[in-house]
Amino acid sequence: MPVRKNYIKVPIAILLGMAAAALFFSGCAQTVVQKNGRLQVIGNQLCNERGEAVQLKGMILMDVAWFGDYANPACFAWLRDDWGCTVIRAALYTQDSFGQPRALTQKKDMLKAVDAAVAAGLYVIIDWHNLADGNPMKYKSEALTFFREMAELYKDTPNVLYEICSEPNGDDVTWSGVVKPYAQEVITAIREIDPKNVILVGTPTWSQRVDIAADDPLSFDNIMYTCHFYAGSHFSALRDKVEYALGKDAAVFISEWGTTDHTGNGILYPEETFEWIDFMDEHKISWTNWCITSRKESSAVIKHTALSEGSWADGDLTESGLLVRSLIRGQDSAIVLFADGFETENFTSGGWYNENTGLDRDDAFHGYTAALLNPGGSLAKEFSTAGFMNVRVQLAYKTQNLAGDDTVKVEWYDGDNWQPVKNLGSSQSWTKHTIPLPEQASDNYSFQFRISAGFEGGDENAALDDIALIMDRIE
Ligand code: DCB
Repeated sequence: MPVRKNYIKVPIAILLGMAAAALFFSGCAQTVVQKNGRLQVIGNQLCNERGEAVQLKGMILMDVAWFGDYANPACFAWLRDDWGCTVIRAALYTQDSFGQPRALTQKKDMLKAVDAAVAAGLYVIIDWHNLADGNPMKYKSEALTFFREMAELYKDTPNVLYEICSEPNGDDVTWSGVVKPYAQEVITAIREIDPKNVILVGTPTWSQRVDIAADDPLSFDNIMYTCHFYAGSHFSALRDKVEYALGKDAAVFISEWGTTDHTGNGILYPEETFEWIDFMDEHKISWTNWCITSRKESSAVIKHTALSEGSWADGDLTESGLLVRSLIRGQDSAIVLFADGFETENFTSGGWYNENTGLDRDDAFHGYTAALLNPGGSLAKEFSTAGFMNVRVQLAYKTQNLAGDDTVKVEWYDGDNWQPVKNLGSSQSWTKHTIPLPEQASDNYSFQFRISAGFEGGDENAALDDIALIMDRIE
């Protein structure tokens, strides 16, 4: 029956071929740059090569010299795949703490960052990060040298955007008198070499005056003005300035924003952050968040335990890091907003209130370290759930020598009282629990949770690891 045999064989061959093709294409999925090509500005909108609107979202590397270890293709690929980043902004501080120029001596660190982003298939912003040197004219000749060289190197690389001054500031640093003339010179120098790649231009008052720039715009193509905001410092008045600029057909890139106030430190402002995120989505404004650093400040997205090659555990991310990752991902459910695997070997980096606790470096669920509850011990954590629902606490857990009715209590605080949720009994081996909390734990500014020892014996303890808070956005 040869006919019948072929009849069966052909579809199988086709199916196998299709499967092979699917594997092949998923193995080399197109990068954001391959999909969109060279960017351009049309009206007030950043667009791809075909003229379709694009909205880039990503992270800022705090300082290419100081945190240059993170500027490698594996780390950027992690930010691309796990976080969903499409752009990296690489900051090169123009002045050192002694008031001396440093950008040119640290240029090699910028090249490393740009090349790593290109290898990961991401867009990358070369950020001339002036700050303490409020007046960009101070290092204009260095900027001309630097950007001419960048333009020579990257004129044929569609990944690259140039940002010629991050945050002009100072009473005498006006748009028409200082920033615009500076921009005119630097942009002219870049355009003589690279006629096309997008150029971002800072605006006065730490890049908060896109309105003034829009009233007196630069006359080059593919230019965007930058607005920077910190959710705890800048509110609707600054959004109004952005809308004003867009209304005048000026394109705006929010090349720096933070979940904190403008110091980069202190508490987070998630609700004010969401207002900005909705605003940026509505106007398809591209953005990069401050910042990838392991410095101990609240706008930092990683802890010092985060490996320079990426592959970060949730516990390697700070609260700002977890929040921003969820925003880049566009995630609205099962969001991890707090995580601690105790790899930092302390309780302060997780912001815990702890009593009678210790660290177990011999037997962890993940990594090297777990937390220990000693008799009478407790671990408590404050975390506003405002804007979130379906709150659950996740933890890995193991006990030693717990007697009959000894227990480990999981409780939550409703603003007035501690409420019991679950008692965990003895467990000789590591077990992982996801503990859903009652509805009243949702959308609650006063929310806390606590894990405490319900045992008193001297040789009893409970090890805890990979503690996390998981919730869903309230729509
Ligand atoms: C910007 C800067 C950025 C700065 C962050 C947070 O400055 F572009 O470089 O980052 O916002 O303040 C901080 C780091 C610190 C570091 C410090 C100095 O997080 O670790 O010590 O830079 O290098 C802004 C932004 C807005 C305003 C003021 C500043 N504002 N500022 O609206 O007043 O003065 O730094």
